[in-house]
Amino acid sequence: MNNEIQWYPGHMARAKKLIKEHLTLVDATIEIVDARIPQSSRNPDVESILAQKPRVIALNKSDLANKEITRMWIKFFQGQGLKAIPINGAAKQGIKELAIAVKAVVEPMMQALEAKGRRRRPVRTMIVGIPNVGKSTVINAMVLEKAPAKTGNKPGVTRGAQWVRTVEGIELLDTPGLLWPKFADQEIGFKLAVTGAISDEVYSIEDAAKKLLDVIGRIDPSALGKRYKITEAVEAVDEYLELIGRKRGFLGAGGVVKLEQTALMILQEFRHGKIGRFSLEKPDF
Ligand SMILES: Nc1nc2c(ncn2[C@@H]2O[C@H](COP(=O)(O)OP(=O)(O)OP(=O)(O)O)[C@@H](O)[C@H]2O)c(=O)[nH]1
Ligand SMILES: [Mg+2]
Repeated sequence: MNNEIQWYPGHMARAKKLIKEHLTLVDATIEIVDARIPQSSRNPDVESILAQKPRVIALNKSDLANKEITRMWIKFFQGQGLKAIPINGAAKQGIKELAIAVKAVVEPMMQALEAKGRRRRPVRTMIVGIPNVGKSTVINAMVLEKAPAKTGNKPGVTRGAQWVRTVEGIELLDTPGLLWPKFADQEIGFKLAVTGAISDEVYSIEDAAKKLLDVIGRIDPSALGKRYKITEAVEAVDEYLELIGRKRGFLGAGGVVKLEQTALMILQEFRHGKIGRFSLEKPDF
């Protein structure tokens, strides 16, 4: 796990303030969500702030999500008046489409400026999203040149904020807005844990892995058998976890299966798409 942040009210307040400040500098935002959990990887507490500006939703890690369900999510967001673009930041896929969508949501405002006799200028945007959702990866995928462009930098408001030039001539704030994950209930906690948004210290690794085995087994009953070469019938997820550990040779003294190590391995394999492409939630229309 690369995210070790523990969120406290003070952190949340500071993050919110920063987003509000940065929002005054941009024409639109790119809200990155995890394509496997497009709802649970958003934060309803900042919705009213983000809604103040045009926005595009980037369904990142779409390579790890179910294609059909991702299409459903695109429709769902469309119904809410939001354009959603599936991307794979790591492979730089969908980046151009994302940039085009950002320009499109800002176009009415740009035309209004032009009508008032102002000159057209590059679209300014910023990326926001919860931990580990792929903010830095997407910034890197969008950026054209390493050296920051000399534009912007309103002193006082955002000391240190820099603009970088990106695909489609868009200017992007080099620091993404960090949203805190909203751990509203155990179900959301589970989804945030297995996708890597909250630290493995916050949610029990073993509980997460067991629940994940159960969820995957329901979505695609053959997936686990294939990945872990299990042919025997297994009733309980506890047994399943142990069996997988045994197959992988995660054994301690006396041949006891190292459950935590097994659980971590399963989570890591899931996070890297090794078990298959799984969306953990569908939109309710
Ligand atoms: N499979 C896949 N992995 C991705 C994708 N985008 C990002 N990742 C991986 O997800 C992990 C987190 O990505 P980051 O770009 O560091 O995420 P972040 O939002 O900047 O994370 P924090 O700065 O910790 O909040 C990395 O291991 C990336 O390689 C994607 O589209 N597909
Ligand atoms: Mg980052």
